[in-house]
Amino acid sequence: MREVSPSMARCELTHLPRQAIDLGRARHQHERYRDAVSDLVCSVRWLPADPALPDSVFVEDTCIVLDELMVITRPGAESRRPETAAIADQLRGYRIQRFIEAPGTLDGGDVLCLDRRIFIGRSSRSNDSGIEQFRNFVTPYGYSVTALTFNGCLHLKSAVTSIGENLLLVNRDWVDQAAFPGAGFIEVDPGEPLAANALRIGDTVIHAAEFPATRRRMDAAGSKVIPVEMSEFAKSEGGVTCCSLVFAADMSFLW
Ligand code: CIR
Repeated sequence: MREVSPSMARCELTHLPRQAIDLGRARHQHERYRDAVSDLVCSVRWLPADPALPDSVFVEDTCIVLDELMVITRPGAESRRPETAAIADQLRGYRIQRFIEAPGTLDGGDVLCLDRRIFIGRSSRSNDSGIEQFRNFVTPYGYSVTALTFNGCLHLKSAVTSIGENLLLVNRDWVDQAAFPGAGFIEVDPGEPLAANALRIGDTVIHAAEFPATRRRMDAAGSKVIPVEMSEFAKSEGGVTCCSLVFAADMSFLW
C-alpha cells in the first residue's frame, strides 16, 4: 500500500466532476482500510506518501503480481507514470519483474485475474500494445489473456470483480456477462452502479460501506463481507481493489 498523497485533490478524473476531497478523512479511511486488509493477510508493507504524485495511493494500477512473475505497468495517464519506479523498487525480490514499454499502456485496474484466465479491459488507460506485451509475458506460464470492452466506468474492475470461487460481482450495464462463460454472478443493486468493485482476500470480501444494498445481496448469497468507508477515494474514481497489491510472498525467494 501507499499512504495518501497530500496532493490527492489534484487526482486524475475521467467520469466524475471534481469534488472537494477531505484529506484528513481520506487518511482516516485509508487507515481503517489498512486495518481491514491487515486482519486478512500475513503482513503489510507500505510506501510513504509522495506529494508529487496525487494518485499514488492507487497502487493497484502500477503492477500485476502473478505467482510466477510481476508485470510493472506503464499507466495510461501520463501524470501517473512516475508512480511505478518506487513500486518496482519496493517489490523487487518477490518475483521476476517484467515491464510494459511505450507505446504500450496498461493500468492494473483493467486486469481481472481468475486463476489462469486473465481478462483485460481495453480502456482509455490500457491499449492494445500494453495488452499484447502483457500477453507475451504471461502466456509462457500457462495463462490465457482475453481482451474485452466495457463502458461507463474508468477500469474493468469498476464493472466486475471476483468475490468467490467462480463468483463475480458485476454491473451488467457496464460489462457483458457473456464475456465470462461458466461464471456465477451477483449483480449490483440498480441504485449503486459503482458497487461492483470488491477486494477478495481468501474467503472474505472487502467492500465499500457506501453500498449497503449490494452488500445485502452478497450477504444473502453467503459471502463474508467487511464494509469499509471509501467515500473520499470514490471522489477520485478509486475503490477497494485500487489501494493495495495483495499476493502470496514466497519468502525463500528473498534469501
Ligand atoms: C485515476 O484516474 O487514475 C485515479 N484518480 C483513480 C484510479 C483508480 N484505480 C483503480 O480503479 N484501479
